[in-house]
Amino acid sequence: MKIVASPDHRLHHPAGELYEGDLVPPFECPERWDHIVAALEGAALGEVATPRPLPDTLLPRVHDERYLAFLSTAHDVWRAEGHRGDMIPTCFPARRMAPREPLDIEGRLGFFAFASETSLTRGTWAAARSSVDVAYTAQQLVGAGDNSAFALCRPPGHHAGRDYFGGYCFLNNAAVVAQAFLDDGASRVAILDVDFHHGNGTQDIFDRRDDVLFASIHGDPRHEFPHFSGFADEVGTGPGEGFTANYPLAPDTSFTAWMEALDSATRRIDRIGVDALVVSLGVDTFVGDPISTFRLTTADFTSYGHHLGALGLPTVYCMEGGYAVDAIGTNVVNVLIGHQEAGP
Ligand code: 5XA
Ligand code: ZN
Repeated sequence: MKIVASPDHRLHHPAGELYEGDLVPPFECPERWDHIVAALEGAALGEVATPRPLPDTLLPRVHDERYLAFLSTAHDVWRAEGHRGDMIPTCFPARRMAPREPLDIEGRLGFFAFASETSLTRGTWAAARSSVDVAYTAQQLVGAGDNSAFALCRPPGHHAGRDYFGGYCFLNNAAVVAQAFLDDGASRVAILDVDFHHGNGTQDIFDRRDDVLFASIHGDPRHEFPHFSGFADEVGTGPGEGFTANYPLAPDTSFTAWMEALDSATRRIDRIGVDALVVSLGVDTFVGDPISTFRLTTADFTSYGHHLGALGLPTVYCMEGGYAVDAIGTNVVNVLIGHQEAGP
């Protein structure tokens, strides 16, 4: 399995994260990447490929131009106005307020954000661009004949919607991969999101489409972030009806119950028939994760990797969440090894 990674992820390193009333060191930190790289090196899974830039036409197929214009310039505007630190969104359009982009930078920040734990920093745009290049390169490798590839994306992407950021995500890496498969001739692609948190951004992007099946297994939004998305009755809209499948699970879900949901999601993928699979790989389902509550052990990651590999589909894994830094590398590598052992 080829691996794609870029050191430019380091350009995104916010000073703090608003968490339970305090400004704490961000859970989504550059050290996560280091631990994954160390574990990948130890496992000798496959060659490491250098990312190449995605075509200019691809990002606007997934994100609004106006959002891209904001993200790519926001911190420059912020600095030009004399601010020095990271940008933390604090004011959002609520019910019955005008959903109109303000002129003021603080207003624009809240307009394009949905959560305030995610700071936009001087290097965020460059890092998010490198992350999406990593994902695109993994897709190109699989499109050119590799069975599977792992995109070590940082920042992650699955909370980034068509025109909003939050949940540590700015550009939706998995959505770009799915769109690239379609642009290269695939008829239908599945995105399977196994992160602890619902992939609300990915769902938003493909909600009305029948060429991408989005299936997500996650903490019940009545208890967990992102709180307002990921309910079982969200099944897609209009032509997309039936192409979104949500599996919200209770706090403290065991591996047995989690695997039942995975089995149900993959049977659905099988029934619909897809040309490629994109896995939004978050390992914050781990029992030791500091911000999540599922109970998967390190060995369980290998088991479900087997299940995914046995589907026999061309597969791109995109890294999403996972914050138990000491275990993150082993948990990721175990999924990939499991996939490789069972795959074609
Ligand atoms: O998958 N998403 C995450 O891990 C981010 C959760 C952010 C919670 N404030
Ligand atoms: Zn997560």
